[in-house]
Amino acid sequence: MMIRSGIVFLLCLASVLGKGYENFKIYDVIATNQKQGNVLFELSKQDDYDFFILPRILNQTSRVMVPPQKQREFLRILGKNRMDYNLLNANVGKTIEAEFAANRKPRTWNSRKLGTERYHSHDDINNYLDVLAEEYPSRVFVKKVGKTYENRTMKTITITNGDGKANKKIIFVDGGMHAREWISPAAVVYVIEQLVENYEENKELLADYNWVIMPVVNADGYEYTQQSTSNRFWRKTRTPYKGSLNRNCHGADPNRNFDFHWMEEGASSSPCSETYAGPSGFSEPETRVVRDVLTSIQDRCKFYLTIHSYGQYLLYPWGWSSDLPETWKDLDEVAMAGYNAILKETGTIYTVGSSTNVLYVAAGASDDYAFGVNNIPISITMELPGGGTMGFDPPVSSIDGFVKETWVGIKAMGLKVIEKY
Ligand code: 0X9
Ligand code: ZN
Repeated sequence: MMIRSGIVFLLCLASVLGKGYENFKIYDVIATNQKQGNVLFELSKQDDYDFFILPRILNQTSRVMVPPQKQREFLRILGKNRMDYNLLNANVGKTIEAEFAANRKPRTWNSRKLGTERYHSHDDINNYLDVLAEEYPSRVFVKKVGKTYENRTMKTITITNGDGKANKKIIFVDGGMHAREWISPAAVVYVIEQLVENYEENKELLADYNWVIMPVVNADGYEYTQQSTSNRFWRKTRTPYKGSLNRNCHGADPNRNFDFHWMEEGASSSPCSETYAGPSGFSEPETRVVRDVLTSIQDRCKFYLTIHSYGQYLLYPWGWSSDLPETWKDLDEVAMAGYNAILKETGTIYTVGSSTNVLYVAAGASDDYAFGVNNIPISITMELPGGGTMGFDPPVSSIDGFVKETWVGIKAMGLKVIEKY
């Protein structure tokens, strides 16, 4: 009996470990003509191929993670279509192990600051908001705004200059919508720190505006990616859904779940897909919470900024259509302010444009919703730089540089919005 349960335990363990990324590989591939572009697009529809980035413009790098059982097929398809590739990572499992080891460093507990020497848990980030509210009671206000599917508390922090004036204009920033994009909550936490703890240097950003910030929208997904190396590339929420053949799958892509042109383009109706739009618009509690916050501030909010990774893009509407909104020049002006500030600071080059035109078409995203439904005049998705040999893994040693560079861009965009509205 003992031996049998031992074997069962080992089998279970093996199946859990087997879910990891041992011998998964990551390739960079460039489509130089439309036929090659179509080949990549067709591959992206298969669950086995995880495209981290698939721009619709030719001659730009796409990045795809391929499981061991698909290597031969993948290389055969590339060969047949005369496509060059660069093997970026020969064993993703190994890289993730190393990343987790580096991130195990304990937080500097003697400091109330979170710091940039590691990626932080959702709990630590939530607690940090409360620490700030306690320490700066006249300037900082924390609000519980809802619960995730797994019952985690979602909070916003409102940062003011403490003058008590009601009805100020608002800039709303969120992060952590996609679980695996760890650098996003890190950057948003740095924004909070700058506005609160470095107030003197940044007070022009708070004279006529309050900032409302939600650092981790998809807290369930974010925690899931941190629990086990096998879950590192989780993107979606964690709501259970039944896929085809009664397969148990989880989650909807929150950035396909906003109810504006929902499911029209660039989203999947298959529950096991990475871009599953959900059974209906706003099926996910997390997107409903963002919707409700947006609705509650829409009359005063002039700038919605959502932080993702990766690819170094400053994207504005529309993402559901290749048409440009009438006011695209205003959107472009603000995005360009961020572009120029970052270029001047570090030399990093961002691509600026409408989502559909410079990246790909994808309906149901938060940026289009904020712009099209809440009528927030400036709505931007900022895709931070990638890093490491995967893309979603800027090494812990580069968090500091990335978040500081990002802040320079966000500050410049904030100032431009303040000047314009
Ligand atoms: O696909 C997305 O949701 C975003 N890119 S990511 O790699 N972080 O997943 C881009 C969204 C751009 N906005 C719209 N398509 N509306
Ligand atoms: Zn994202």
